[in-house]
Amino acid sequence: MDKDVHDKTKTGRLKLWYNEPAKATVTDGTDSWKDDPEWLKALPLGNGALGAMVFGDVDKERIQLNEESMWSGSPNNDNNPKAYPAQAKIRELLFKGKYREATKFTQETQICEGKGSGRGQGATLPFGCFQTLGDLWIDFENQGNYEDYYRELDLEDAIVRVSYTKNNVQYKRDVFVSEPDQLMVVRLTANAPGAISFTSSLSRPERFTTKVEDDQLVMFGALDNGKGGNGLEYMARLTALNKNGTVSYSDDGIVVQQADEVLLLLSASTNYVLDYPSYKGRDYEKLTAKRLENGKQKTYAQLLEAHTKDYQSYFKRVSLKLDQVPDTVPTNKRLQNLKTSKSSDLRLEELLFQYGRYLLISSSRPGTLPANLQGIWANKIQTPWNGDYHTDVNVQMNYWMAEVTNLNEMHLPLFDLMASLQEPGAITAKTHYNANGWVVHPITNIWGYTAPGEKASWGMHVGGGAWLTTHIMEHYYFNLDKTFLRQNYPVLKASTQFYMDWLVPDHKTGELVSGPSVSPENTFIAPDGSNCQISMGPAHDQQVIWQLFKNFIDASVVLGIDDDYVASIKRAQAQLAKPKIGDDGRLMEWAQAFEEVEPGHRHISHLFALHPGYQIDIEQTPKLAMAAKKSLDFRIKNGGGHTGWSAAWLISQYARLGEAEKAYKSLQTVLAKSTTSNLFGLHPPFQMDANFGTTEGISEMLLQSQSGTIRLLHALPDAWATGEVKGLCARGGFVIDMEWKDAELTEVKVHSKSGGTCKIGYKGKTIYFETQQGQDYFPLQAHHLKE
Ligand code: FUC
Repeated sequence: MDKDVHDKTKTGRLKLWYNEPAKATVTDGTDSWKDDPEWLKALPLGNGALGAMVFGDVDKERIQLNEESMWSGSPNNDNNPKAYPAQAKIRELLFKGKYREATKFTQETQICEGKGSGRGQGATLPFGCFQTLGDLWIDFENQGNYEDYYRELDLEDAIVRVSYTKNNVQYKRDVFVSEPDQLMVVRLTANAPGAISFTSSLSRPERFTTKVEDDQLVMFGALDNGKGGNGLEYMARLTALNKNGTVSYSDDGIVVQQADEVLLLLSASTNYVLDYPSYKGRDYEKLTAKRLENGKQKTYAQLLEAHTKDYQSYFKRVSLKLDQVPDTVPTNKRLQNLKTSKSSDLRLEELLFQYGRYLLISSSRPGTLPANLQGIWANKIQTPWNGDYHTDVNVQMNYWMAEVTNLNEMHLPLFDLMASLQEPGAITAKTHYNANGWVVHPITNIWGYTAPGEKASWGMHVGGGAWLTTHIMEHYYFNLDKTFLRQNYPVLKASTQFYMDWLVPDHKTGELVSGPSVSPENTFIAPDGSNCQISMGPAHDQQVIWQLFKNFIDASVVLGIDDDYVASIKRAQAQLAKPKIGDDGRLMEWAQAFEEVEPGHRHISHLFALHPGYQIDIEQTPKLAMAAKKSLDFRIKNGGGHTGWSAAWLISQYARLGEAEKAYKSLQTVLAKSTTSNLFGLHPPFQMDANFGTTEGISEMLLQSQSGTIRLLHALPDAWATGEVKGLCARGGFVIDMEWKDAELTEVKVHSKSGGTCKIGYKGKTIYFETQQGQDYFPLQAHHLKE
């Protein structure tokens, strides 16, 4: 065994580490809105499809398991034929300013048929819910004192390690989830022969059976289809490979006695396929058997090597150094210190940045489903908000960081999901709006749910498709991959087709407006004093549609398409109602200057144009940027940024404005208020978008490229006066390494992936230079970028 990595004095590595276990014997609650504190101490592992939360408890180990497609529910027609016939009347009411009547009538006619997401409690409904696969238990059946306890999640090789000493024997566990072998690997060792004895079993809160099949313990079952029957089928297989001692199998578990060393291998799958309309067909029994069989043919060293090589090929692309001090304080204590002392902790900031990258690599891989609201880590049958894909900010936020932090491959599952929504989304577009193209509202699942939600107040978000499709061009801008763009152009085009049919001229101004729809998930006070959500032309919709049209025009240029349709999009884009500034100087959230019911609302959807969109820019549209800043300040003054994802979004928003200290303050808020001891983000409850959003926020502070200029250190706070980052990506196909000292850039290296002009901005100075594919450039020395 590599002694070194279990050595707690080896503090140079980037890791989460603790001197105490998470308690495996505390039972999880069933209330989805309440987090389980011990589970939030466990450490996450994953390969995009298979997830594990390792508790590291001494006498009884619990490894809570996930498989990305463990979803209850089933495909369902949720579209509402009453919607379209009522649409004209709602618009009429809204143009006349009758918001109360329109909001009421929208609720009556425009929402989905059936129960939709079941208010985020859809486990037994057709919508379904992402659920736990169950638990792997390793019961050592020997209670008693232990000492020298240590556990860590090493972000540099994606391994959880646990060690402790009991009765003078030192025990160690190493756990990882391998992508190349599609297996979870648990190695148990001790420094005395014959010291390892345990019983291992598999269980699930419901719907499971275990049985022996040769040298395997098999857990299997079928999930609730939400219609009173069985839905997806699943299977997990476990085998134990021992060095000396004995192993025996029964239907209840695997008994290991007096082994020197044991390797547990686990495979899992379901019969799910991301393919409308059946969504079934994977031969999960064979697949799980084959994976286990292949794994058994390999040595631990071979499994480890394949895992490490694969993982590091992604993770090692980016490094960030803000702090050079040895890491001598356990992660939970660090967080506690930060909360009590209110002083910042650079190591924790570095860790949180890289943790987001780690979590994306672990929950989203080419060919898997996208990372959901909890990544792939959920310990219940009813996960909060069904662990679904919210498209009114959350799933997009999961992927904002993918390109800039050099993980473009991890972005790909999002495009597969979008492609799979084409057919169901086209049916919804026709049924609800008599429109062409495709649409998705604020929630979707693995069953192609595209109808509005069950409450118009949030469920009537019509901008989800536009927002999602902006990711297509984001991927292109960073990688300049024309094949990818050609493949995804139809998705982009079909989204524009939907909005071309959906938009209508405003009765007074003639500008094109979206509606009836909401500004996610906000409520305004209508002139008659009633609380309303539905209006024409909410700023958010206008902005996402503007961005979609811009993306489509850009994509058409890249692909050499210049036809009448593209011309019509250009005209429509020019005719869209644009961002407006209210009398109070704030960017308006609705077409009329309404007062909001909750001025500190967590969503800041009307600032989409500032981030992640680019319609508003500090240099190109400074007045609008200032209005956006006013809106942000106002939201925060009134208590905004109170959920993890909301605070995380503020980091990026302020970074775009060059407001370094405010961005940094939002980062501190995420850490102090919305981060648990295993560094998971909290809404609360646990929601992973805060992690991903924070990683992106930190990168936005260091590097931006949305304006066509690569802005370096655009929002560098005082606390980061000296530092170094390597491997961040910029639009145009550039990779940037840079160092700075005393708040001044000291070195920049630009790697050009595809050639082309590189435009760099730093402290108000801009330089251009031509690049060749594959070459490195040091513009700082060559062009004296520094003031
Ligand atoms: C959005 C938010 C909620 C929550 C949910 C999963 O709709 O408004 O705060 O994060 O998604």
